Amino acid sequence: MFGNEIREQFPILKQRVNDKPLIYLDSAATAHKPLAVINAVDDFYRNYNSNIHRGSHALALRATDAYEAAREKVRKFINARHDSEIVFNRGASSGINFVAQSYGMANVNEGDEILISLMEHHSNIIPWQQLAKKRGAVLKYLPLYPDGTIKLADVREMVTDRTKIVAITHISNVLGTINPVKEIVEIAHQKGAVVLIDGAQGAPHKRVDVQNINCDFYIISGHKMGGPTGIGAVYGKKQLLDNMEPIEFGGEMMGTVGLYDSTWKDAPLKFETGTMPIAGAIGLGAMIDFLEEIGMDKVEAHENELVNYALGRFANFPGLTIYGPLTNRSSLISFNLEGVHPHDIATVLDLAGIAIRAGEHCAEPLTRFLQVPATARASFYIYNTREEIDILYSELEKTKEYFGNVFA
Ligand code: C6P
Repeated sequence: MFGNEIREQFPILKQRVNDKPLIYLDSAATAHKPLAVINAVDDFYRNYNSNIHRGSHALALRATDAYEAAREKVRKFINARHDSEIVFNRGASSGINFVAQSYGMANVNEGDEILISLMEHHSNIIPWQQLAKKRGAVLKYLPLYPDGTIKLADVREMVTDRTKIVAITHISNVLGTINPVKEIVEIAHQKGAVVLIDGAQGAPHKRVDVQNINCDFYIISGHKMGGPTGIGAVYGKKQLLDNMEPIEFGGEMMGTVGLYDSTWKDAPLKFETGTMPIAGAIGLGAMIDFLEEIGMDKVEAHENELVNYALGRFANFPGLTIYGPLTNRSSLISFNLEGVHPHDIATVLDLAGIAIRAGEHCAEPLTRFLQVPATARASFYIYNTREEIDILYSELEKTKEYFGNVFA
């Protein structure tokens, strides 16, 4: 159901912005929500809003069932073995922080190594910097190559007997690079390191099978898939989660609470403190149903088609530089246009109703590697079309011409 049929499901896309039909090319920042998600959240608040895992009345039981059903949907979506391997939280950033603080603080010691890459989002850098500082560990960066990829040979060389954690993004939010996560996991495991995959830009766009990848942790951001904001999930292997300590305390995560000591429930509930984003989890479950109904293979094929079309069209655009690999890449394009600052591109395109993002995209080390102050980024999702890319092209032509005239 691509094209108009799918767009019909996203009411926000029907509006005009600056008197032009909205063209939304900023789904890597956050994706829009279909009616199925909006209605699921509306239904919760309208009909059975209640707290979970504590009440015995009918609404509380219904809310608990819906929340746990959402957990099962996430499990199935990424092919985890057990529901107990899915921990709900606020999003990708909170998921990575959780793993760094819980698993990292308990398992990383002085002189140990943490390996990440130069293409990571700040949320997959800063938690490891903090951990390394606190534990006296060494943070190492896999180098990036000019085509925007990392090399497995470097992974082999840089994972050592001291490496405790390898944390790598599945898909770069700036370059669109799809990393060879299965192979990275294999190399890391040979040295006994655990691997966290930042799937914020992975799970919305690709079929993810955590058993096949064999990663130890996989991070999901709900809002980037079309679910509500404020919800995310961490997949963690059962044996790891069972042995991890909570980093927050309170609410129903406890087993018994004494005056001076307490015990916890089993994973995942021991990690879900206070009142959780219940509507968020239910909305995420509805989004997973929506994506499964389309089929993730079709989602990926549609986005591949769009990005290849865009790459083909923009290949000969005078003065335009595209970053990242040209093949095996995900559905976003970061670029610069000679003589025009990316922020100006974003502002001028906005006047034409086109929403893109400009800046460092929360990846400052990567932007420095690219030796540019910023980039402009157009990112695509299930509701985008070739026609929108054509309009982007012609508006970029006008932008170039305008700035060429102004500064001539
Ligand atoms: N990237 C972008 O415009 P949250 O919002 O915490 O769920 O996700 C953080 C995050 C982590 N990893 C990657 C690879 C990401 O792309 C993001 C969010 C957005 O690129 C907002 S900065």
